[in-house]
Amino acid sequence: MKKLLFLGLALLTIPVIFLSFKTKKQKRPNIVFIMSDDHAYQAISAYSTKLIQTPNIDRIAKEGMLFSNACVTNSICAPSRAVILTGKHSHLNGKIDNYFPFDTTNITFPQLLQANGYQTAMFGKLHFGNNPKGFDEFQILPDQGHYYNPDFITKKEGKKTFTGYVTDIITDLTINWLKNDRDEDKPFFLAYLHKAPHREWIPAERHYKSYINKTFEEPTTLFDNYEGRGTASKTAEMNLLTHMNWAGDSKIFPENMDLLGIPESHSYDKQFFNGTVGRMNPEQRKSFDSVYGKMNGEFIKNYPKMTEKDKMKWRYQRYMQDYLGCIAAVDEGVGRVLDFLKDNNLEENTIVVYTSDQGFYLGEHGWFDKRFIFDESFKTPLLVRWPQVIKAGSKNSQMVQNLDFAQTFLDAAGIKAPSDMQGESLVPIFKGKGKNFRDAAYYHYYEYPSVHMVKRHYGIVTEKYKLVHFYYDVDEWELYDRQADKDELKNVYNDPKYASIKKELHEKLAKLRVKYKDSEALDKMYIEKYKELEAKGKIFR
Ligand code: SGN
Ligand code: CA
Repeated sequence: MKKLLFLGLALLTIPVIFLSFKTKKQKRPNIVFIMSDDHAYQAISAYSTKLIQTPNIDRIAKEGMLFSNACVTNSICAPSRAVILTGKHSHLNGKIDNYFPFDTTNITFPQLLQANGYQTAMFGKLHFGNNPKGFDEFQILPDQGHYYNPDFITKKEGKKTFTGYVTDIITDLTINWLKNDRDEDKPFFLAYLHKAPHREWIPAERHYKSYINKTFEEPTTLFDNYEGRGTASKTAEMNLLTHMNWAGDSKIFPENMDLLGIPESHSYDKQFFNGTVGRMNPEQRKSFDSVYGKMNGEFIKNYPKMTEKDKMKWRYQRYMQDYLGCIAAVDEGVGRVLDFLKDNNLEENTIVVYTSDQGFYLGEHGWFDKRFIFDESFKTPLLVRWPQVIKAGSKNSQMVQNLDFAQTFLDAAGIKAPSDMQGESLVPIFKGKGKNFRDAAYYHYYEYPSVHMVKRHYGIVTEKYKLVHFYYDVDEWELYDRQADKDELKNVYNDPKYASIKKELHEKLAKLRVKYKDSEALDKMYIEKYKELEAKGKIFR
């Protein structure tokens, strides 16, 4: 009842806020929110030039601000999106993992923008299982979507199948909307959401042709044996050599796996290949087969002589060729959208954000995927351009989180954020005036037991340390010295040298759990709910 009353009041105030803007004639900014899926900051040249050049994504930082310590609250797809939309941690918005449904009674910032006179549109991957609220227009991929000839759920025409490559299609939809459907009397919020570079990493033809011949520098921890850390790192199923699919991921044709006697890494290994590459039309398939067929031929020749170490090295190169090949198309798409804004006088008062739903392992610790609180998956890329407000070429190293987006966009639009949102507006930071509002970030991951088998954990991250509690079928604490041990290889929880730090961090963590309204009771409730889904056979391993 109280909630309803609040909502009623909030709705009543909306026209007032809107009117006050009209009278002041203040021009509210447009917002283009670009998010890709699983895009590691290691694979953006504004962060590191070791792997790939991404000149278009970099432009956003060159003309705006680069955040070097942006991080997530729960490193997995749909939960990250729910945090972004609601401005609330997973335990409060209820979307704790990819399985739980998104509770559509949550108020999301696009609903508030729309109610306050913004035109809103979303194109690409949402991954919620239900359609987004607060959008005048959307064309989204069902679930994970497909790289080739993808299906879309559209607001106006129901399900539609497109011919072509997903990243290019999402870019075309976005630009077409800007060109043809924009209401020039309103500011807009546009969500441009890529599926790439999510697993199973199939680049566009123009990119796989060149990327398949490239060689990349290996990370120093590619052969990590997980010594010095607890059970969770040792039991995770994210290893390039042992858990990556030979057909589905590395594109060894199923018949060649049979020929060489290579067993499937997972029961869906070959099936996955057939379901993804199998979607190509004859023309697309012919080109794919000619390029990947040559790679298969060489692999058949070399495989009998390969040691386990050689296989790991080979798999790393194969992984990077396809993963980075997918990013090449994202970078081109971003360039096209930026050019459109420029050519149409939309640059000055448009906030352009580039981010990912989380970070990703590119062979560090021998891993792919995400989920862990460790840096590669805890941190996420964030680049923001807003020429009217942000000084070109600025850098920020604060621990900002995906939790902050909702309040940031509402603030930029002059809309008061609901008081139960848990982030902070980044607008003062954009203005170069932001003080450090977060000396510790709170993190909580839930999806276990499930695919990749990363144990449930929560923790706190400060500039210097990381304290983590793995729970459910273990009860293990880990402590990392982020400055002395940049690769997070040594758990110092039981090192007496860290006794006082440990105590301090425990106190800080307990306080943060209270501040954000997380608790053991909630941990238990979510475990019970998860078990119900498991019993119904809904959990994917
Ligand atoms: C699929 C992937 C996993 C991935 C999850 C979640 N396997 O299950 O590797 O961790 O999605 O990803 S796949 O063989 O089906 O690609 S998320 O980005 O949606 O959270
Ligand atoms: Ca993701």
